[in-house]
Amino acid sequence: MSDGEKPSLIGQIKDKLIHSKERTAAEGRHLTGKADLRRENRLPPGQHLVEKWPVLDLGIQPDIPLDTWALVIDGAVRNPVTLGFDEFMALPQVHYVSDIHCVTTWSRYDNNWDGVSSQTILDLVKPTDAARHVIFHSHDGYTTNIKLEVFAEPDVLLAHAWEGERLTREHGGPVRAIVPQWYFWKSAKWIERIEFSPVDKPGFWEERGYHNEADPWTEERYS
Ligand SMILES: Nc1nc2c(c(=O)[nH]1)N[C@H]1C(S)=C(S)[C@@H](COP(=O)(O)O)O[C@H]1N2
Ligand SMILES: [Mo]
Repeated sequence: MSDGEKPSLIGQIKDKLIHSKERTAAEGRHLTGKADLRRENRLPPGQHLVEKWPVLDLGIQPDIPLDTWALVIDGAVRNPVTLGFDEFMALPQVHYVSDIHCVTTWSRYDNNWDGVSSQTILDLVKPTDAARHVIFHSHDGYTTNIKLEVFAEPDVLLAHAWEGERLTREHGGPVRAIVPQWYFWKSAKWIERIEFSPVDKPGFWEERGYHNEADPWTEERYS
């Protein structure tokens, strides 16, 4: 391979991290086999509680200035939109509190989010009858997929603030998705496009050994 094809340092770190997480999935680590079907415990099986909020990404933390930030919402919708940050902030705002469950086994309770609810987005773009899936596309090249009915859950939002402060760059600011009922890899950071689709499109981790759904209560960790 020529010098020009050598992965950059970030690329190497990124590849190491991706390979280690792929190995985790292939070996089925962290599975307890103790599904909590009735959600009797607040902490899902195989999880432990943390106080500080860890940062997980692919080694790239895109820096998106607010004046150039835009969110495209398109695909199987009657009213595709491109929102600037001011337009996004002018939409009805919600305050939700939810727990985070990361597939790497940490959970964090009572996170305070501010942003725009998925319901407001649905009312705005009006998915067609053909729409079945929602695909998040992010500025770092990351993608992740959820079913339309999961997106429509009343606790899902596009968040721009955590604990009353602007969402930091490392945690996916200016705007990230929050899908509290699934493992946290479904909560895309640095979103740039929300695609409504008739067909499913497994995302970055879904194509690398992670489950297509991601229910922490039944330990849908790996595919
Ligand atoms: N764009 C993007 N979103 C992403 C990721 C990523 O690498 N890129 N990682 C996912 C994973 S695996 C997790 S656990 C959470 C981590 O979010 P945090 O860094 O705010 O804790 O973001 C999810 N969303
Ligand atoms: Mo994760």
